[in-house]
Amino acid sequence: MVKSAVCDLLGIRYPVFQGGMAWIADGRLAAAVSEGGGLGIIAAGNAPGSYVREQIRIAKGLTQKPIGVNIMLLSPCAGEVARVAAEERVQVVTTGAGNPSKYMEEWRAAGIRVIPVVASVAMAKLMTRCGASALIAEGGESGGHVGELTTMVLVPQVCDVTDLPVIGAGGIADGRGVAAAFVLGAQGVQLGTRFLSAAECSIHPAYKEKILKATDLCTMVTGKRLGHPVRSLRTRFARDYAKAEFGGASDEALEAMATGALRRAVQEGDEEKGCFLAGQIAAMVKKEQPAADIVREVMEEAEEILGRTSQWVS
Ligand code: TUI
Repeated sequence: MVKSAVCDLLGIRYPVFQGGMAWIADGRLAAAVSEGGGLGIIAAGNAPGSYVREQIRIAKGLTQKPIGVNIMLLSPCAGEVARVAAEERVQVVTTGAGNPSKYMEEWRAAGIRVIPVVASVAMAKLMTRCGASALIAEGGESGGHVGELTTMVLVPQVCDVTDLPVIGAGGIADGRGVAAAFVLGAQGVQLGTRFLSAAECSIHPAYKEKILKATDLCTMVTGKRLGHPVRSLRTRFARDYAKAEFGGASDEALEAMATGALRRAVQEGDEEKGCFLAGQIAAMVKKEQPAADIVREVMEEAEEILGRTSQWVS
């Protein structure tokens, strides 16, 4: 067994988080991951508090194990969702795309462990001071909203400035990635794209198929001009958006293109107008399988690799 402070902290068997993917990570997927011994996380995305409450209750009906809620801080509903997480007493809140300081006290008072995503050393230091229980260091190989630094560069630097357990994220899809994150100093990992292939992940079949057919150069980053870079599959929509972005389209026109694009990908599989978020590791996602198998498989692979790292030293 890989021993990790993250397992002790949260009472989970494997130090594997399922990323809080907007429109995708619902109560059913989160429960399947938690039942499998990892930490399932319900994504709030831009959804209202009522949706998040419903998904928490669905998850709690399917598992007694700890679950988390991810709060996307750019959402207009972030404050409302923050309250729902506290009222429903989920065990863990993770945050993304911003600074959650103003909510920390409310969550801590509800006994919730707060584990923010950090994309820089400065944010890692701030969150350590603000009472986070652990940090997710997410590199720009990930899908969705991305920071500047890669996982390889970010994880060790975050580990160097905090005594909290660090969860590595971005570009991890199998045991090799897990082992690499541990060697860099992480005590846990978060996987997003790999869970798109989970049997319990209810994205449109066309989305799943695109992930299973993806190749190494199949993602791109758009949205830098408006200050919210996002990694997605290089589809017709992504290329059209990039053309508009660099071709002088107005901010309003870009915002209109992006509005509803995640939902169109997840629910309709719409190649023309949907934004299929995915990390650079998509090409390594080979088959559909139960979420619990993904959790167990990546940790068994990692254990095997970490167990023979001494091969390098004579
Ligand atoms: O949040 C994510 N991934 C996401 S959010 C999302 S929805 C979205 N829709 C439109 C525009 C933007 C996003 C899809 N995928 N990952 C966690 C993450 N957080 N990555 C990077 C960060 C981050 C960046 C800056 C965390 C903190 C931060 O702090 C900046 C500051 O000083 O506030």
